[in-house]
Amino acid sequence: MNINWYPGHMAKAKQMMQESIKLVDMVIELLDARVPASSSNPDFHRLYGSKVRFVVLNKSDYADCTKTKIWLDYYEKQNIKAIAANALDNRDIKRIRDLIFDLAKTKQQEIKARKGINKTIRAMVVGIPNVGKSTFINSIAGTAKAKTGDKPGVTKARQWVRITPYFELLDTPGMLWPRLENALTGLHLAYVGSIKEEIIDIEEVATHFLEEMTSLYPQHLIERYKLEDLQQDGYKLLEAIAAKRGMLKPGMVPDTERCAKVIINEYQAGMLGATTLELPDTYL
Ligand SMILES: Nc1nc2c(ncn2[C@@H]2O[C@H](COP(=O)(O)OP(=O)(O)O)[C@@H](O)[C@H]2O)c(=O)[nH]1
Ligand SMILES: [Mg+2]
Repeated sequence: MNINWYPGHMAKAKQMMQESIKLVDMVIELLDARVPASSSNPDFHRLYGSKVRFVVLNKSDYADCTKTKIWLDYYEKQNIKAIAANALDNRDIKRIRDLIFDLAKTKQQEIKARKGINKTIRAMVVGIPNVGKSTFINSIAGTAKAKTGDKPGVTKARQWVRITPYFELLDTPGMLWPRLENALTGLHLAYVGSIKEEIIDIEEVATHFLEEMTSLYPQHLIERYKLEDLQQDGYKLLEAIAAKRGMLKPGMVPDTERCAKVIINEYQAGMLGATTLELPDTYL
């Protein structure tokens, strides 16, 4: 699939991030638990240096918990602090707040031992569009300071939110730019709603999606769309689902475009069951 990534916007996001990261001691990386590899960016990690890195596998309520565990083990082996969360769940937010404050305290003590000052620890949240950054910042800050929305790229300006006397959060999340070298990345990001609808071919996205689901989670498809068997061809499956749902154009032709939108929207809303499409070795 050929995606127009608006290279100008990406270059700007990259530049903004490179400037912001200089201001912080901690980076809170929000990944989509369904596609942790596609939603992370190794180019960006290179800028971390000695900064504290904290990974949140967000939207884990939509992910396959067996595979989430594999991802958490993967991070643990590399000594990277990681947690699975649902940013809409208060208990998860409380656990994360405690963890972040612990990490901040440790970092602060380290600085105090070296420099003898009580430094305010500053953190920023980074992630791809629609991963839950604004929701997360709002919940952690305990106020509705950052805007949230369903469409990618809702947030604009920059400000600090003081959360404890020695901990501040940048209220503007950093937008991670996608890796372009792998075609599957574009598709996976489209499935989870991180790419503007206007720049993707929704039928192509849905066709690939149905093929991946057929091989990874066939039962989810069978149950959701009341299918008897799964044909191998994704496009045929799309036509079959359109017909089943009564989405027809004049002449009884299956309305595959409308059906494709419905399927991808249902996936984004978690209606197709818990899925994780990538494992730590996906891009190795
Ligand atoms: N199910 C679920 N939905 C979430 C979670 N986190 C955020 N959302 C929803 O995902 C959508 C995008 O969130 P938003 O915070 O605007 O993402 P941003 O673009 O990264 O700032 C909103 O509809 C949120 O309610 C989560 O952990 N689980
Ligand atoms: Mg936002």
